[in-house]
Amino acid sequence: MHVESITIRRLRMEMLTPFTTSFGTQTHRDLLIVEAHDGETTGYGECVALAAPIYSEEATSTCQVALTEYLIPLLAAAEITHPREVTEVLAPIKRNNMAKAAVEGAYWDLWAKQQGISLAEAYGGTREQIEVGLSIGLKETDADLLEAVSAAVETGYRRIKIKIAPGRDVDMLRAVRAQFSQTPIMADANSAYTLDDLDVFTALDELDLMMIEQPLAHDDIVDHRKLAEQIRTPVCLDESIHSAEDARKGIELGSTEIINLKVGRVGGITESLAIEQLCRDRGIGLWCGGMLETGIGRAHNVAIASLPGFTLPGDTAPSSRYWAEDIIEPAVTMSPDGRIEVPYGTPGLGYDVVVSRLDQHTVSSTTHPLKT
Ligand code: OSB
Ligand code: MG
Repeated sequence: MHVESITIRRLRMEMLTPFTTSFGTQTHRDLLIVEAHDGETTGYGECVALAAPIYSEEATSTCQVALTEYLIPLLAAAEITHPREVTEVLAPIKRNNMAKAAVEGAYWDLWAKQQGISLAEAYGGTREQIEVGLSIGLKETDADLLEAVSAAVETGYRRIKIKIAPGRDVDMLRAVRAQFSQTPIMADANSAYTLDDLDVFTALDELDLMMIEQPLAHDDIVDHRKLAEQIRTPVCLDESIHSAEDARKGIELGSTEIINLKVGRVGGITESLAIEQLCRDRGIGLWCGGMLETGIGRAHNVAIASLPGFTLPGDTAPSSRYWAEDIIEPAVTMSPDGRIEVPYGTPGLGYDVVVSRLDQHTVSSTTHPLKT
């Protein structure tokens, strides 16, 4: 595979509305876009790390260092014939999964464009459309939340995920359930609880939630099993799963019935394909999570979610939910019945990156020539 250089851009993009979870509020994104250039064509990847290491141990700055000092030098020294080899080449570096996935994604996009095929086709996607859910952050008041849920239901989202945190859980979700008796609803705790909070989870059991996402510690799979044994609501792991091996262990232990897959969190597409296969083999529910991505990361999510193992609606909402103007054309849009078309007919990402808009948001940029 011919790659002449890799560019790392650092972007700042203002979000349309702030997004609050149990670990903090995002008002803008400070993120990296990685470009792989062959002299003619550019492949794009997005680094989904948040600005600070509050979701996982990675942050935008640590990813920039990992890419510059460790990952790009390994790629420069390697002979890569297919993007599926990138994971192996980067394996000597432990973890730093979001940094790895960002550059691997750029290689996949470039390779697919060189082949003239879409990423969805390159991955073996089968779905013409993906099903879309919405993730709603913590709101000031229950009234604000009810309004947001109401708007989401009207927009057509196929399931609603609601962030919870201690003190903002049972009563708040009871109020939502009282008003929306038929809506598929789930909760995401982002690791904010412990086994001492069992009464919260047994109370939530009454609300017929599709699942509860990452209720316990970000690095736990043992207590999640103990919790899963004591509640009816299926447990879904997000933060705890960093690889196909983590997924296998979580499944075998009985700690997770459903997996939220984020390509960045597991280190890239090759690892994601292994998890998708595992979930299909074991009959485990799977959906594509989100990290408040720009259009580039969003297009990557649409492509991976086209695989048959993605059995549940994901968090890949349309561009207009996050951005006044996305950096891709067309923007990612959703039909009134909550579906996004998979762009099989267009090479690579299937959306055009608008370089002038990318430039507008770029705070700094470095290009690293490769020797190949
Ligand atoms: O836990 O899934 C999460 C956003 C940032 C960090 C973690 C999470 C989220 C979301 C939003 O839930 C998903 C999205 O809309 O992109
Ligand atoms: Mg989550």
